[in-house]
Amino acid sequence: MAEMRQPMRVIDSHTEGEPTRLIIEGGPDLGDGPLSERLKRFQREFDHYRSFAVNEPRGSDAVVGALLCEPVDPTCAAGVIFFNNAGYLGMCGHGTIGTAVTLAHLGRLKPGLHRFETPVGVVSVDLKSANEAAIENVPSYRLMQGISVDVPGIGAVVGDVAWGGNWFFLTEYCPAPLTLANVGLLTAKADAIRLALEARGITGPNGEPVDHIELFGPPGAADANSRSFVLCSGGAYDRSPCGTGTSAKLACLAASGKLAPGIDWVQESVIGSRFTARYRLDESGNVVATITGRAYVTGEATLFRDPADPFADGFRV
Ligand code: PYC
Repeated sequence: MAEMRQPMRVIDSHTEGEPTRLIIEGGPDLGDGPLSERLKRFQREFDHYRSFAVNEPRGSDAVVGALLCEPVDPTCAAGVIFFNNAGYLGMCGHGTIGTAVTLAHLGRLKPGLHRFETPVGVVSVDLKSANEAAIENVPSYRLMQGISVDVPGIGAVVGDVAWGGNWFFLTEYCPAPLTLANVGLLTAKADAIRLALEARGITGPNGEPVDHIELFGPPGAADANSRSFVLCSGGAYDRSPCGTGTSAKLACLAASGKLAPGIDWVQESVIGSRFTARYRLDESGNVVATITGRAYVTGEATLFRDPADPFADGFRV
């Protein structure tokens, strides 16, 4: 295990309630290859940096980490690799908005259009103000429609599998109102669905786990279209409506002819925060979603590692 560089400087923000911790100094040296290769190296050789930065006692299951990297493509303002309590993310919508707002806070990004490199492709970021950004995500698409999965303790659950920068199972199965009071039950049911998908061998096209589960229900506000509960790959629920999950939702709506390009879709989260989304079609007919949301910087910290600390590299409850 490579010894950690010390200390690590991070800036925390939240995007519509979901936290992002951006590593701006003291992260692992992953070289200068493509971000998809750097992510593999992060996972293989430096996974202790991930756990150190986001897990307890310095973070919590809800924290999504973002490692700021030099981009390969000189037209990009930044490269970012996202990770969580359990592993790595392809893309992260709320994390991209959080990163843009944090870079603006640091004086490194001006309002206007920018490009960020991620392990799954380049995303555009329109920094609208100090606290609002619209991101144009990587292309999204529906892979499977209306599949039925037999879930122990629930029965048959029907839903779609779609890509929005991560892999999602999207279902209208809604065992209780999608509110904070019910997150324990919703987490248990969504996790049972995830395990049933895994047991059935339902994956992305290259065997990728479908590790994000979205339950949809009616919105709380009259001017929203839908409310979701999103269980992330590490078992924590997304406090925001999930940018990649909302992109996957738009791909399913578009594939079913239920939402036309250019029309706003307001997606509420389980805490009642919202993203406004719309899409265009690219030359291959894939959905390219734009997700608009707000983020706020919540703190700056220097993280220390004492080699005598029995929990120096973090732990997961
Ligand atoms: O906003 O895309 C997102 C996201 C993924 C996991 C947590 N948030």
